[in-house]
This record gives sequence, C-alpha cells and structure tokens, in this order.
Amino acid sequence: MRTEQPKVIYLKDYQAPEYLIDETNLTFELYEDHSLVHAQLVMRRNPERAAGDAGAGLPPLVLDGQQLELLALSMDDQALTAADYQLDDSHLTLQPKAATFTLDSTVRIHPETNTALEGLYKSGKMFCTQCEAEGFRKITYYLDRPDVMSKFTTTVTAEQHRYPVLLSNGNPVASGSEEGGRHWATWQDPFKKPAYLFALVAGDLWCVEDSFTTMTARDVALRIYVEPENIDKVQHAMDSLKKSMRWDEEVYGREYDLDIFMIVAVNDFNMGAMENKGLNIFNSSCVLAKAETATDAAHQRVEAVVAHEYFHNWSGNRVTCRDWFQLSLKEGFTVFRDAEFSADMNSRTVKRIEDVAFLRTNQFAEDAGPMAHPVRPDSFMEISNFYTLTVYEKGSEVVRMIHTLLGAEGFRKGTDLYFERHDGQAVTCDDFIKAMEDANGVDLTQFKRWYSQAGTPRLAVTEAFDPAARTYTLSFRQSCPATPGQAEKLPFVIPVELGLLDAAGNDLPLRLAGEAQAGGGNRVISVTEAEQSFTFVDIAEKPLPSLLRGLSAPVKLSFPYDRDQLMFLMQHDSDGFNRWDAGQQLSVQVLQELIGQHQRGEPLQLDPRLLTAFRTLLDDESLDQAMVAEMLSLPSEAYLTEISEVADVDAIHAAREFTRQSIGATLFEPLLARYQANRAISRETGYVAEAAHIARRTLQNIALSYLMQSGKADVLAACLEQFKDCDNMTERLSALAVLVNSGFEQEKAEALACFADYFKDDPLVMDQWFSVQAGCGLPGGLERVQALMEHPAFTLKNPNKVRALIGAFANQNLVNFHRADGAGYRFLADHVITLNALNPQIASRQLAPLTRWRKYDDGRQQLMRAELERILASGELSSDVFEVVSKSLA
Ligand code: B3K
Ligand code: ZN
Repeated sequence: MRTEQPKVIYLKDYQAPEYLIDETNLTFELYEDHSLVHAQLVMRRNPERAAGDAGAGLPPLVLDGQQLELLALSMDDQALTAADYQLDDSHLTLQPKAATFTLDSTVRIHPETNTALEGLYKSGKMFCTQCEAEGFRKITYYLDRPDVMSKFTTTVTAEQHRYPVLLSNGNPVASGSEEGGRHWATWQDPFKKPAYLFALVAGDLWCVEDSFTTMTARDVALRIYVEPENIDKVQHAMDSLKKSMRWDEEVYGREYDLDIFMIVAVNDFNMGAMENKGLNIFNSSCVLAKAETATDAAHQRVEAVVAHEYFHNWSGNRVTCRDWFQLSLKEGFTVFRDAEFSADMNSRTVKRIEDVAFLRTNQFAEDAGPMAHPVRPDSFMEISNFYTLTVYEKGSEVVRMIHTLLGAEGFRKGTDLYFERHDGQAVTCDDFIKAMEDANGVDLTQFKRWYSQAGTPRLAVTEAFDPAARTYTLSFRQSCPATPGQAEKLPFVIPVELGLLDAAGNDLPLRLAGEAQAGGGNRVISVTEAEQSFTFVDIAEKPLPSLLRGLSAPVKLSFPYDRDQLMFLMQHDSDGFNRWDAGQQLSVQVLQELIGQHQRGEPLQLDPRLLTAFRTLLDDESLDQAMVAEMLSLPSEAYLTEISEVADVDAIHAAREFTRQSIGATLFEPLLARYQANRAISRETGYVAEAAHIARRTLQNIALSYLMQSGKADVLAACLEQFKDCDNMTERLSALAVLVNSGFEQEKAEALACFADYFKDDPLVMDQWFSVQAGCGLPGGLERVQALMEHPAFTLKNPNKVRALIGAFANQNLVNFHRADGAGYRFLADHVITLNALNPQIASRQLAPLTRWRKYDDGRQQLMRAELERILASGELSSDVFEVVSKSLA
C-alpha cells in the first residue's frame, strides 16, 4: 500500500543498470504457512557503466524487494549484518567491494495470504507465480528490470503428496525425494531472460501430453497441466498450440527452442495468460474449452491466447523489452501476430470486423479519456496500469500499418532482420523500426509519431469530380485532438487503402495524376500532411469512394455519405470489411436520428431503409452466414456512447431497443426461416467445431434474439427447446441470454435455476451465468447484481468472478449502471475500495467506467466525480488505484 504519493517514472530518465546478474540460482521451500526463497546471484559491474569507476569506486548495489522478510544475506560467502546494508520497504542497498561477486540471500514470503496474485501466490491448492511486470521483487531481492537478463536454475521443494508436480522454466535436470514426505525438482533454463519471465508451479495436476516436430526435425514435448477435473477440456488448447507452432515457422520462420513447452491452467489469475519461458501460466478461462461448457467465442479466445503467448517466445522472450515504456514492442507486435494467425485459421474478414469493433468502442474511448497515453508512454506511476488497449490494440494497429506500407514480403524482411540482430537482447521500439527501415531501405521517421503522440486522429475526406477533365479528387484533412500532456500534434503517416466504385459497383482502375498507367482497383495511398489531395484520372463518371478499407489506419474517418450510398456500398464493395462498415455507418445514422427524436419527446420513427438493407441480407442465401450475422448486429450502446459528444444513456438504450423490436417485427418471417433452418441443422449434426457451423450458429442465435422481441409464444417455445435440447454451450447460453432479456419471468427463473444447478461445480460456466444476468438491461439491474454478489459461487477474490459480475455490469449494462440516482456508481466505487486492499490491479481495472465521466450530462458527471473523490479519500490507496483516480480527476 501507498504510504506517500507514488513517484512518477519517466522514459527520459532511463539508464542502463549499474550491475548485471549472469546467473540466478534459486531454491524454493514451499510450506503451508510460509515459503523460503534462497537466491544465489552471480553478479558483475555492468561494463557499459564502468567508465568512471577507477576514480569514483563502485556504486552501491540497489536491489528491488517488496514484502520480503530478510533472513540471511552474504556476499562472496561472507555473512552480512544489518550494519552492512540498508533496507526500506522496496529496496535493499549494499556496497560491493569487487567488480564481480556472488550474493546469497534467504527471504521468507507468504504466498498463502497473497491476494494480489502477483509474485508467488496460491490459486486454490496450487502454488503459481505472476512476475510481469514487477512481481519478481515480491519473491526475492533482485534487479527486477527487463534489461537485466540472467540464466536461471531453479529448485523447488514441497510436500510430495500435496504437490506431486513441481515445475519451472526450461528443462528438468534432476529430481528426488527427501525425508518427511517432501520431494524436489531442479529446472534449468539455458536462455538468458529477465526476471519477469520467471515461473514456478507446484500442485496436484494432471497433464495432457503431445509432441511437435519442428522445421529442423527436433521433437518438442508439449504438456498442458490442469486440475484433474478439467482434463477433458484441454484438447482444443493443445490443437491450437500445435497450429501456432507451425504457423510461426511458416509465416515468420520462427522455430521453438527448448525441448519442452508447458502450459498450466490456474483459476485465480489477473489477466488472460503469461508467456513465461517454456512454462506459460494461463487463466483457466483461456485454456479450458469443450463444446458442452464453452461457447464458440470462448473456443476462439482460447485459440488466440494460446497463440499469443506462444508467439511471445520470439516477440518478447528471445527479443525482449529494454524498459517498460517499450511494452508495445512485444505486446503490439504479438497482438498483430495473433490476429493474423486467427485470420488465417478462421475468417479473415470476420476477425477484422470483431477487432475493429472492439478497437473503436474501447481503445478510442481510452484515447479520448484522462488515461490517454502514447503507444510508447513517456511516464507512469504504476506500470500495471499500462497494460492497456492503447499499448496492445493500437500498438498492433501500428504494426499492421507498417505491414501495409511495406507489404508482406518487406515486412518479413524486417522481422527477420529484427530477430537476427537482437536475439538475446533487451531493445526498444526504435530498434524495431530501425530493422524495418534497414531491411527495406525506407525512412520511417515521420511514421514513428504513432509511437509518441496519443489520441485518435480524425481524417475528414471530401471529393470533387470534374467530368470535363475526367478527374476525381479526394481531399484529406487530418487532425488529432489534444490529450493529457500533449496539446499540439504533428501530422501522422496515414495509409489509406481505397477503391472507387462505378455505378455497377465495380472497382474502377486507379491511376493517379502523373502515373503512366492504372494499377488495379484497390490501392494504398499515404496521407502525410495536415491537408493533402489526390487526383485520379480517366474517371468518366462520378464514382463512389470506398475509403480506409479494412480500417487501414486507426483513425476516425468522415465522408459525407448519404444513406443510399451506404446501402450501395453494403451490397457492392469488393472489400468485405467495408461492406460491414457501410452497414454500421447506416445503422449509426439511423440510430442517431432516433436518439434525437427520443430527446425531443417525439414518437420514434425508424428509417425503413435499414430494414430493407437487413432484409436483403437475410434473403441472399449465397452470402457467408458469418458476414450476415456481423452485418445484422447493431452497433453496441458502448460504441454509440463513444461517438456521442454527450452520451444520453437512456436515449441510446431506447433508440437501440426500438430498432431491435422493429427488426424483430418487420423481418419476423425471414428471421424465423433462417432460425429454423439453422437450428434444424444443429439438431441433426450435433455440435461441429468448424467455421461453417460456427457461422451458422452465430446467425441462428442472432435471429433468435430478434425473434424473441416479438414476445410470441411459439418463439418462446423454440427458445426453450434450444435451451433444453442442445448439446453445446453456444446454443444453450444464447437461449439463456435471450430468456433473461425477455419478459417471461417464470421461464427465465426456471432456466437460470436449472442452469446453475447443473453447472454449479464448473466455475467458468458459472462466470457466464453471472455475466448474462449482469448484462441484462431490463429495469432493476443493480438490485439483481447486488443479489448475485451474495450467491455462494461468487467471490471478490477471484478476478474472473469480479469481471463476470461487476465488470459486465459496469461495462455492458450501461442503462442500469448509469442510473440517474448514481447508485450504480456508488456500487462500483464501494467494490473498488474493497478490491484496492485485496487486489490492486483488479481494483484499478474496474475503475475504467468511472474515468469516462466527461461523456455524460452534468448530473451524472457530478455523481461520478463524487465517487472518484470518495475513493481518493478512502484511505491508503495502492499506486494502481491512486494513479487512475488522480488522473481522472485532474
Ligand atoms: N504479458 C502478459 C501480461 C502481463 C500483465 C502484467 N500486469 C500477458 C500477455 O500480454 O501476453
Ligand atoms: Zn502479450
């Protein structure tokens, strides 16, 4: 906990470490009421910093350490006493006498009471670790920074009966039993790594084993460890792992490097997973999946997270970050890698649609709020607060733009050079860019502004057609709003992928003024100035532009399309993503009109063109069902909030619900036809995990949710049939969600009770049960959530539960969370205060909805601010919570 105001750390203050640690030899003694950690560090003066030593002597050695009880300390086998060092609550300082030395320490720690889930802690009955970013300092005194890379050897000793499995990074080298029912195992990691990649696991675990033959014909043992009751939910993760390993060889030429790769699933975990060298530790929600308990979306998440953590072996572990300001070096790049992997494994267009919808709703909101920061931040108080959508998702968009600008081949040349040049090093985002530049002979100086300037740029586009000259000119004007600490912004390099559609909807051949010949119907132009025009020649008729295809840059584009033009693009754009995006823009226009009507107290009148467009989609059986499902999905309330100047929660909710009802009523017949046809196939084939079936189920479930708006008895019957008779969680949970959001009180109550009774022993399924109810927008949402907090399956100590109930309520149930009396805000603040003491990282994450207070009307602004003030005054705040609250109020 914070005793004084946390310090701000600046990138500009970076200095290389004074000392290095060549070898780290650890021994853990695990017990039920404490654990002991013996560390032997083989250290030396960093030659890079040694220039002035001859005159000035050696500088003090300052080791990081928190919540450690120092029991013994010696240097080069000489025991040290309290007079030989200084201790405060986060450092151990001592004076080396020689440029190389060995430091031995023993500390006592308490994993059994560690609720912050950082460092060494217990999840249920097993011991596990989470060290990134700065958790290793809660395990032993160390230079806990990513530019200190060391060779680790780890011995774990524990009671054999309770902890038959003892794991750490690298390869197993020895094991044995001790007296008194204890045993030990030693692991050695041949690769130097920073302490944040250290991992240890001890527990009663079962594993599924497989193997992978690498591109150079080496056999790698693959093991996924889980608690015994979950052993039947591991196959999908194993398949995903093998696909990832092959994909990284084929697409990036990257081979796995140890003889064994392990994944361990734990129930209590602050985020999705962690890429510890050779021993990934996962939130069980990102490993366990089988048809009966996990939805299609959950299966896809497992595939993506397994891939993401595996890909870190190169982008993060072999080449790591110099300091935490460079976090996006590994995270942005790795998110890009996993997104491309998922695109290759599933539908590329659908993956892009999902990612962009998420980016626009959530990252754009972060970039417009009080925590806005560049992809490479300049400063932070608490690094845990910077594992953000900006570092991850926008960081990935930045890498995607480099890929777009250089092309796949040029990009690969760049990554080859990057991995070769920096293997075994801790480097910066500039090093990454430099490799891209050197491999391609290009200059990315201006492009690098994407790393240093925060905020979502706006790109306003206008057109001018000259029939006599047969030219068509697109004029671009870019601007970027001010963000905290950054008033003025310089122009970005914005790659705009585009096409021009003729009256039949075909891409016209594109030839810019000055070019010898046309170069296809789709191209990328780079907007690099604040205002810039591009003139296309040989254009006989006025075209309709399709701009920013695939969201080729993370910007907010505006072009004055009318609704008929959007409908035309929805049908004809050769870019699937832009067909979807045209539909979204049409929906946004229509919904915004309804929001205005609601605010003026007028009767709501839906533009029938939206219904026509949706009917066309439903009638066209040749379309990819996954695309139809995406296109039938209205923009979320959260997205409508994000694009509002002042968000009127009630009007947004009313407009969207009204539209959903109109769709359900007007398109009842085609929706029912689609529903019945698709449900019949589900019944006939049973669950099939293939893309076509996933698409079919998605459309089936969207159709069901619209149909249920009608309140008709036969739709209810169909919904109950699906709920009871299906063989998989995708159909069951969708039916449950539809019931929960309906007015059929008795059926709803019965379904919820029956579901909970059946799945009460499966925590991940119960998370879904909590979420579905937390997200229900019917009146009384807060009271329902408060009652659920008392449910025996709920606990604030499990992050998944907090996210499933409190998180889902505050982020997805906007109309209930933003109740005009502020009770939703009070509820959230109360739990943030409790969580601050239990688990600061989770507390700080849950705060996000309150930080967005500037989006709302005066009354709500005051209520939200008052809750932030109350948190600030509530006592000793963690640096995590303090940073977010104080920046939000600034
Ligand atoms: N690198 C970890 C995130 C660690 C977060 C620490 N607070 C997971 C990932 O991005 O792969
Ligand atoms: Zn990552």
